[in-house]
Amino acid sequence: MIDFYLIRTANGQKVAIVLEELGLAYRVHELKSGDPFKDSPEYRAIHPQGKLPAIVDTEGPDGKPITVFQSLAIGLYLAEKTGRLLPTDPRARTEAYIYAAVTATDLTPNLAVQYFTTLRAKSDVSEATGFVVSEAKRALHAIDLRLGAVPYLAGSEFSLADALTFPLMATSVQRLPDGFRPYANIARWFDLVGQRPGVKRGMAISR
Ligand SMILES: N[C@@H](CCC(=O)N[C@@H](CS)C(=O)NCC(=O)O)C(=O)O
Repeated sequence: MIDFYLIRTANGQKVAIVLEELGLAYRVHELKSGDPFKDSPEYRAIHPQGKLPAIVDTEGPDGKPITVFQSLAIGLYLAEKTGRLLPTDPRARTEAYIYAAVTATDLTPNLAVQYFTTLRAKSDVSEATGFVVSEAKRALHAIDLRLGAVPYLAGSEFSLADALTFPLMATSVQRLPDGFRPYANIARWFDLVGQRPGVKRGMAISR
């Protein structure tokens, strides 16, 4: 059994999609924004940064419970545990790693800062907004280019890279003035991936 700690954000949806696509049994522990539990010693033992999402898998690799935090690490852990969502072909597998990294290290953090600078900051930080938006667009351009050549980010099959990227396109990217409208290949892929029952269930869990 997997205990899944989340709040309603794209990072939580990423893990929810992976769990649903893999058909794993899990229990949801949903926290509200500002919930003091995330700063409790009990939760800090699960996620030392006091952030979400995190999982505790009662059946870890050695049969003992294991705790995993960081949505990318959780996705990789669950894909390796089940032997699914990462292509067996080494080239396609490498592409899955590349685009999982583009989303985790460039698209998501820049859009998280854009959320702060446009919706939360009390002083004028438009220069910082310009920087993070242009960085997010560089990631979107790379993803769009890739999806112009292949149906899914890893190539011919749906993979972990798609599961981790879909929620960003459905939420944070929509805050940009044009969303992903300038990116026709992303739009095509979004319709395709959005039809998957596992993706629909994962998105619905934290809406
Ligand atoms: N890189 C981390 C980001 C985690 C993160 O920033 N989580 C946010 C929600 S999206 C959070 O826990 N916010 C509450 C807080 O910072 O106290 C991941 O991918 O899991």
